[in-house]
Amino acid sequence: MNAVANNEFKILFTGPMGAGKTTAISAISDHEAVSTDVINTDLAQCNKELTTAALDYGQIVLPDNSCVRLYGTPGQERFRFMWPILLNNAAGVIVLLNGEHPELLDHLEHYVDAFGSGKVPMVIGVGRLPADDHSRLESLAMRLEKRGIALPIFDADVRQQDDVLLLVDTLLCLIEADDCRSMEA
Ligand SMILES: Nc1nc2c(ncn2[C@@H]2O[C@H](COP(=O)(O)OP(=O)(O)OP(=O)(O)O)[C@@H](O)[C@H]2O)c(=O)[nH]1
Ligand SMILES: [Mg+2]
Repeated sequence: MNAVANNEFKILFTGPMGAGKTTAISAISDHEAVSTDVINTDLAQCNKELTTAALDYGQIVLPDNSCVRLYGTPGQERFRFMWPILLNNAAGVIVLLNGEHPELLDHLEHYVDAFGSGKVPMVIGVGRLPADDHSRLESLAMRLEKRGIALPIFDADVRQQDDVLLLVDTLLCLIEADDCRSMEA
């Protein structure tokens, strides 16, 4: 996985159904995000009107004129075949999680493992956390620590542009650090 050439970065948002991938990309994209949302027929898994069938796409141009291409995966397992297609050439991954979900810890491991087990630049954003309750973030960090994985984990409301930009900025810093290490090696 490498940053694409000419100061362009492809980054991928992933995570379970309803975590907010489509919302996050729409919140920060410079142009109207491309969406492939369709009517959600799996209300048992997540009670919302629409769900992504193929991908989300948006882009932002940074002050230094580099372009960040923002892709989002579908959350439903039946569209999992899209994951490797979307991951191809991605410089890093943002995993979004629903902090209220009873399977939060399993979701963390599932997505971290499916997208490189912490070996690719990765940031975790967790939404719907009770105010001032950091215990869930600590539980997530401990679950990764037990496996020797250390990743930045943030409380993030994907409806808030600044929260999403913090995730993207952090990921870009990790990508840059990774590139510097590769050049030194
Ligand atoms: N109340 C509340 N709503 C949130 C929060 N974060 C996300 N949402 C809402 O949760 C929904 C997430 O929907 P999507 O953005 O479609 O989620 P997705 O991850 O793209 O879902 P799939 O494409 O189906 O996998 C949106 O309606 C958001 O407004 C939060 O912290 N609090
Ligand atoms: Mg979506």
